[in-house]
Amino acid sequence: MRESAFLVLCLLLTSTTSQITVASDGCQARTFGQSSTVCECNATHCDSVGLVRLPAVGNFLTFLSSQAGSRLQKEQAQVQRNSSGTALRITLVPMQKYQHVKGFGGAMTDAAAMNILSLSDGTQDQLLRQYFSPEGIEYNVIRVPMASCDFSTRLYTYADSPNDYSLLNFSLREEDVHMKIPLLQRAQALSSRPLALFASAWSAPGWLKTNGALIGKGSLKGKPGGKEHKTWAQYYIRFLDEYKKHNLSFWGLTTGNEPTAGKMTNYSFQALGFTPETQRDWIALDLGPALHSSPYAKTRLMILDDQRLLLPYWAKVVLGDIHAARYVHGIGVHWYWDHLAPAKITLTTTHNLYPEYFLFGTEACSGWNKLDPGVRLGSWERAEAYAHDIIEDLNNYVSGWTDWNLALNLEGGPNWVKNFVDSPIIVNQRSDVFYKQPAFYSMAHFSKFLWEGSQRVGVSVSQHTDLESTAFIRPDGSAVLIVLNRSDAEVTFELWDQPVGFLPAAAPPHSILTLLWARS
Ligand SMILES: *[C@@H]1O[C@@H](CO)[C@@H](O)[C@@H](O)[C@H]1NC(C)=O
Ligand SMILES: *[C@@H]1O[C@H](CO)[C@@H](O)[C@H](O)[C@H]1NC(C)=O
Ligand SMILES: *[C@@H]1O[C@H](CO)[C@@H](O)[C@H](O)[C@H]1NC(C)=O
Ligand SMILES: *[C@@H]1O[C@H](CO)[C@@H](O)[C@H](O)[C@H]1NC(C)=O
Ligand SMILES: *[C@@H]1O[C@H](CO)[C@@H](O)[C@H](O)[C@H]1NC(C)=O
Ligand SMILES: *[C@@H]1O[C@H](CO)[C@@H](O)[C@H](O)[C@H]1NC(C)=O
Repeated sequence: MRESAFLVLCLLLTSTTSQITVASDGCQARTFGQSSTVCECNATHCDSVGLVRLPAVGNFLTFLSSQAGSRLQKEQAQVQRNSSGTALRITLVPMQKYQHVKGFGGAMTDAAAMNILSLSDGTQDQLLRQYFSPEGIEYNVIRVPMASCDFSTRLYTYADSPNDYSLLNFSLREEDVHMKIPLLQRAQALSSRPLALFASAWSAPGWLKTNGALIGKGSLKGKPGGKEHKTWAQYYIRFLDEYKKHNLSFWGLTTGNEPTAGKMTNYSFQALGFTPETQRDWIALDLGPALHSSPYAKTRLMILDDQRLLLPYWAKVVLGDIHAARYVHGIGVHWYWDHLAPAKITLTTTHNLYPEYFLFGTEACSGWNKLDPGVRLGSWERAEAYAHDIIEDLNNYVSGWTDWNLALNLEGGPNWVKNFVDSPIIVNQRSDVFYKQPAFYSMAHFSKFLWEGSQRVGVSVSQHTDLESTAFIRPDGSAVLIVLNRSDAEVTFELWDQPVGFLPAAAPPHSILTLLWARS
């Protein structure tokens, strides 16, 4: 990883001759030798999708992003009374109703906060507006790591005094008080709706663990119901108390990041191992009762927070037990190895077994695979990878999708174990600018349009197509269709919504298209 990250850095340094062009949509496009471009933003200039007004019935809006360079390019067109006769017709089937959307967002890691704060005040505001304001892409979900993870510059928890079982010395750190919390408050102030924060811990303090360290293979000492497990549950309550003092309350919690990492392998960074059985018993005996008797009884508790490859097995063990299941609301999934775990037999099977528990994407990023590591400025393939995974998840009962770091630096860090990855926003501190990657627009095609409370509905296609699509009815009754074409050919199609008419459209090669229309 070290060598490959160095290579990426060399590539970046040698690409200073890259072209700058101004597109009519305001994207300051820059190429860095990848398949597509980034849009460069500074304190005074950034392309914005802007406020989206729903057109009157009889018209519809399309938003197009493509490898060729469109970035949320908006067009208005007229709904047709008659079919255009095109072979591919996508019919909206509103009678088929599925899950409701919670939302979309990213993670405020220590690294993300440090990168954002490395910019001038004006550029920081620009970046936060891009993600959270009504003119931006309107993220409404933020994952907040509890204490350090690999995307930190040092190892710490909130209770590092040995044997502090009563958590007398529990305290938030510099990274919370001076970095993440002020940014979360600013994000909330820019947002037109309440942000849904959810917290995940990577490791318990070393003195609570079998291996005495934050990293490596280790789990809580003793047994569920014992003093280490009780203290680790109280740590969650204390975390919520401390953030509350800063006016930040949490919609959700996970039972901990990637519990298999600390169980199976000698992990090189912060991890805490649980089996599904020990997770079940810790919830039933410790975490569940602690939350229930706290002011946070309504906080949504998500189990797993790990690869969907582990479903439905993990859910069967935890949710099959009434003592644990009564405290649980959802199941968090990470996208790594999704290609090895078909969505139907993992997500949909789990939904069918436990339909009253929501499924939620809690982490995803590009550049994690050692074969294709780190930052790639302008990669369209990575935008397609996001859209493909989000559409597949949504079509298999997932109710939200959370990207990993909100912003990284040119190297894909900071990360204390040099586990560098990519992000939809890459910060160039030296020039006081940030680059909005193709993946940023990929997220936007969902986050901007699929408001909380939108409900997925059915679609029926007239013939076989490689086009990937998903459709929703929003709380105001308007409809959204999102289409991904990962092929080299343009495909024309029409959307038929019976009470409205025919919406003619074309999906250019390698494009993401969002259609938006009023139904009454
Ligand atoms: C885009 O890509 C392929 C899909 O069908 C091609 O076969 C081509 O068909 C195109 N569109 C769609 C959307 O299917
Ligand atoms: C910001 O970007 C715009 C558009 O490229 C440019 O005109 C302006 O000079 C830049 N501002 C600063 C402070 O660099
Ligand atoms: C729609 O089709 C009908 C019947 O085929 C035809 O009479 C009418 O002229 C068509 N309308 C338009 C606008 O093409
Ligand atoms: C808390 O920290 C102080 C100073 O760092 C130390 O003296 C004290 O022993 C700690 N208390 C516990 C319970 O660990
Ligand atoms: C929290 O909000 C209240 C009321 O809006 C305000 O008075 C208080 O100063 C805020 N506290 C912090 C720490 O931001
Ligand atoms: C685990 O990995 C660390 C380095 O990350 C190494 O120092 C240690 O020896 C390893 N332990 C085992 C049991 O392999």
